[in-house]
Amino acid sequence: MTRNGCGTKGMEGVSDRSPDGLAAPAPCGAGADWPRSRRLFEQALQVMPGGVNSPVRAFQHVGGAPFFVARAQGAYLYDEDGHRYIDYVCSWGPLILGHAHPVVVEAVREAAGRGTSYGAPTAAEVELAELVRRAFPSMEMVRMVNSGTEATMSALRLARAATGRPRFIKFSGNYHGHADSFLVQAGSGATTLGVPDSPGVPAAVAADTLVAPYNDLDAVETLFRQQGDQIAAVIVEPVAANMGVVPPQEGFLAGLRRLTSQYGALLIFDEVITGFRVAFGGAQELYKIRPDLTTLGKIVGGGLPVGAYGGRRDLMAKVAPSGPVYQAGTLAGNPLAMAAGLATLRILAEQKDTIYTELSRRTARLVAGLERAARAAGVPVQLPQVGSLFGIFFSRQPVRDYQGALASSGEAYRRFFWRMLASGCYFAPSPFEAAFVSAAHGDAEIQTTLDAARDAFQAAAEAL
Ligand code: HOZ
Repeated sequence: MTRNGCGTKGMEGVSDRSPDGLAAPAPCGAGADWPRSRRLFEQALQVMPGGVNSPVRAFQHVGGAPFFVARAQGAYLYDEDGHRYIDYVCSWGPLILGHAHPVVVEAVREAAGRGTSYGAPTAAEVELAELVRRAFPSMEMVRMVNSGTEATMSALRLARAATGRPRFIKFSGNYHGHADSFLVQAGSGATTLGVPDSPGVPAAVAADTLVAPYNDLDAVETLFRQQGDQIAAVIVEPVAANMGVVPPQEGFLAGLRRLTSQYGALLIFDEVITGFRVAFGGAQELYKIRPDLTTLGKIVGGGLPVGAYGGRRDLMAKVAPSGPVYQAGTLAGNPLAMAAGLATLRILAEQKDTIYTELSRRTARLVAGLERAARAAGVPVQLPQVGSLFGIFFSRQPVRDYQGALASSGEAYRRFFWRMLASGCYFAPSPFEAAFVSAAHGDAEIQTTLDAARDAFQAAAEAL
């Protein structure tokens, strides 16, 4: 059995979370076993579809069963079988400060003591909205919801209401949650499981979803030329992170801004993943584009279920009760969720001049090391990185769109994934997701990951 006995010196405000000496799993084929997780999964399969509450967690697409998590701390996940993993999934993005950050945990504990839900306004909601607005000046007004899916479907309804137009443009391989309108050539789990156009979405609904290839401004312009008077909005992941990671090419986002303005449509940035991740003010700060509407999720909730949408004051004023566009939620602005979001954003706000640079530096070190390991194994790999977000494609060509992502080797990724997991490093179980580095991932964790990657790339090479 390998042991990852290294400590983690995190950044300011992130304490040393030295692991407790639990073993990483034995390498696959050399006695690796997850007996308790397997038993739990068998039970789960009886009561939950696919044994999980969100599809990509089931690991079925990588030919196995998931480990069940017992707890997490800092950069580490601990499973029910006593194994420890360096976690690059980070709950699919929210945990930029790492798991169970003491300040966040204390804030939630303290809030819980004052009641878990009121269904009435609180000071924390106001403070969180103000913090969001400070980070994202384009979000002049904000509405809190419970998930990224709620945020995107609400933003789309608002865009349709504001423009009086039914259609919108999305990009193939972008994922905006699981509302009907967005499950058309959708990335993330929908692509992983081979259902990018889900059954159950009425054809009439899907007909209003126009799809263009990511990074293809000409295709967007053609749609506008043909149907401009019908198009309410363009929604885009400003850095695509649900088909692996695909950064926007030079001029793409600026081109979307220009075209939407020219045709009287709205530009919606889905920053559920990139918000507070690639910069404090998200991709719109990084690329200096001001969208009309923005959707947030993940980090804004500090690991609790929160989404948010917001944007131009004149648009947000149309949302009920100040306007007629209806949207509501019993648990919206939930006090526990607000406490976790506030604790996280306050830390990020305080450290924004250093934390993002440091996260990028660590991620760049990891990515450069992975590149070297892949080269040594003779494996063609693309490792696009934006800040502390990166992806791994087994591909000779740089990936610029969904077709490119689909053309990468899934089998090589599968082998890489399992070998890394067996060495105690947890990456997303699909190439159509992103890897996340948190403030709790120190140089020691990165070195351990790079040591494991040498073997994992050798395993991947067998598939190519
Ligand atoms: N759609 C999420 C990742 N992009 C998956 C979330 C989960 O399975 O927890």
